[in-house]
Amino acid sequence: MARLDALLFDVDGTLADTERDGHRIAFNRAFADAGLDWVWTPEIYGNLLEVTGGKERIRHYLEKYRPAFEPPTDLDAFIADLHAAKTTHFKKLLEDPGLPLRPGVERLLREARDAGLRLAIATTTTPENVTALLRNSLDPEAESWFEVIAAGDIVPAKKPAPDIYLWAMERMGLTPERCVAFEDSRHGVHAARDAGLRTIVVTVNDYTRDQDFRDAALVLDGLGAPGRPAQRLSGPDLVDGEVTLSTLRALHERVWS
Ligand code: XBP
Ligand code: MG
Repeated sequence: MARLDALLFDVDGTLADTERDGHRIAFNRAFADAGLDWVWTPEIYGNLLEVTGGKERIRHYLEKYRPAFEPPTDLDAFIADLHAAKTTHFKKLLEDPGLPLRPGVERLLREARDAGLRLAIATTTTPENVTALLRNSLDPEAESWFEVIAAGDIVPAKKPAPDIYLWAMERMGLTPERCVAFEDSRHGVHAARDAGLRTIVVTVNDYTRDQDFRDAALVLDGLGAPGRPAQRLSGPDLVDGEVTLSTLRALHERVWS
């Protein structure tokens, strides 16, 4: 039976609820700065989240919502510039007003780190967003807690492709049975599943709550914190209010091995 050695975390929706009041606002500010009358409402954004990756999402928006838009000669550069401006806005939001980590995230990260478990990030978002979130919402040195930060364009195919998880495990010299992945979306679960990983889903909001998580090993409404016990939505009944290291070890040894 393989030992549990590493926890692999998605970022957006898993570490923090970043999409509706973070990324979406940053996209809209970048569009306004560029003199574009594009406004991604919470509803439109929920539809656009079907496409992972900010640049890919802008391109999808043009194709689906703005067919009459006269693209500039170099559309790739146009989208890249817009996305760079969006990333700047997103990082500013992470500083002011800031974005809290979800309940239980810091607790589990510190517990795992203190116990010597290896930590990694596997996300579609831009690497700068990850380091800004970790620095502003967790610890100024938190970037060093993670052995690998696998993010954004580092891999050719974004979630739901498994590439980002495969890349992270390859860099860490880990096999899937020694890891557990944490995700918030169907795309993320499919990426982790196809990388051979068991996944714990921590649903976060209306964007993903009702998605199909049949391929997840355990579905909760969060990791649990004092006054905010984790509610199990599907999977083994081994969580007593909070996902702790002993919970993960019990799941790994009794259920998943
Ligand atoms: C979520 C995504 C990202 C973010 C926006 O990533 O799909 O594209 O929505 O970030 P994950 P960028 O859930 O894998 O963390 O604009 O930097 O792509
Ligand atoms: Mg996510």
